[in-house]
Amino acid sequence: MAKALITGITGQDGSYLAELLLEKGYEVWGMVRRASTESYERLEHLRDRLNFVQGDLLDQPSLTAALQAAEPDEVYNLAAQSFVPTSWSQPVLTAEFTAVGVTRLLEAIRQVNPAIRVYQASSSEMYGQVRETPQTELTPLYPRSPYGVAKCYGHYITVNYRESYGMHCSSGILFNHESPRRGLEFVTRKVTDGVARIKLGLAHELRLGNLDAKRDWGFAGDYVKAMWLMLQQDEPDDYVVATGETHTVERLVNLAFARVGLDPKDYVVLDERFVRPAEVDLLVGDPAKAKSILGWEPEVDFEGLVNMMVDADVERLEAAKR
Ligand code: NAP
Ligand code: F7E
Repeated sequence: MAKALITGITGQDGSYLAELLLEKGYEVWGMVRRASTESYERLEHLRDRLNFVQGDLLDQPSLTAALQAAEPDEVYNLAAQSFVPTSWSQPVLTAEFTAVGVTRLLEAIRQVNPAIRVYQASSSEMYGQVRETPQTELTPLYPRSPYGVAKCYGHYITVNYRESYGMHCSSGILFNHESPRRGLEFVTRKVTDGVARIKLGLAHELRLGNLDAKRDWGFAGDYVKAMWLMLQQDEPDDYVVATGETHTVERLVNLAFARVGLDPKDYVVLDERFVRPAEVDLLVGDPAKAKSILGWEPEVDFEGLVNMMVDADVERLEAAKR
């Protein structure tokens, strides 16, 4: 039985990846941080089929101990401080988790067992002020936030361990991907949760920042399949994972309100507090390499994704009301 260790298993992607690997017959281990209250909400339905080990990207010995306990064939490094606005208020911590944390983990893997295959969660935020459109694996990087800068470091240190030590390290440059399990502060979920609250009479407005930003949004359940496929290749490499389509935040808002039969003009309030010091205006990825080499295809389109998220939030809040 193949064994996998997932850092960041309690996050959105961690929960979908754990489901996928269990379906494929893996023994799945999750690295979790100690907290005074548990954050296993996204894993409740899987919990008794998973193994947990404590560890933190800030603490090198805990990473070594986690690898020794799990003895994985594959490690998926999904742990990070992943919210872009927080990276301006906590830039040093973001660098410790999202940048140097990758080196700590790679170094622990190199020492415990360099044959372990590694997936690094790189990000389209590395393209920032885009140098070409659509963005490919060869597009120059120009990050626009401390988060984007930290992800560039994580990306290149992964490439460097591959080239320096011949390790099987792959990096997925994933464009935004969402789901009903997305954190509530990210714009898609903020909108779908906000729309559901307004529909059910629990809120009367939705405060947002820049509605003109464009993103290439896909479904997280589709994207974790690409992560797994990367580690099944004979050779490690870097891959853009994206839909190839871009939409404005405004279109997201319009679709979400339309799903419940309301007009956004009656509820959306522009609020400067949600405008960023430096914005990424446009992202659209070219997934041609992932499609041709990995045979990866996204299955959920943008409208399907928004509808899925609005429906899930309405259902969840209705159940809570009952
Ligand atoms: P997420 O929901 O924010 O989950 C982040 C995970 O990292 C959580 O499990 C969190 O644990 C864990 N974590 C944070 N700091 C840690 C530390 N110091 N030590 C150990 N664990 C720590 O993120 P996501 O959306 O699933 O994304 C997964 C990864 O892909 C992240 O690296 C993100 O930056 C990257 N990414 C995401 C997207 C996207 O659109 N979702 C796109 C490109 C790249 P707690 O539960 O303890 O907080
Ligand atoms: O913002 C605009 C905001 O926070 C998307 C992370 O998973 O994907 C994510 O980063 C856009 C931005 O995601 C609000 O200005 C307007 O242009 O949902 P987001 P993100 O910053 O693109 C990448 C690929 C990652 O790697 C990251 O980890 O929406 N926007 N009004 C707003 N955004 C938020 N959050 N809240 C607003 O009120």
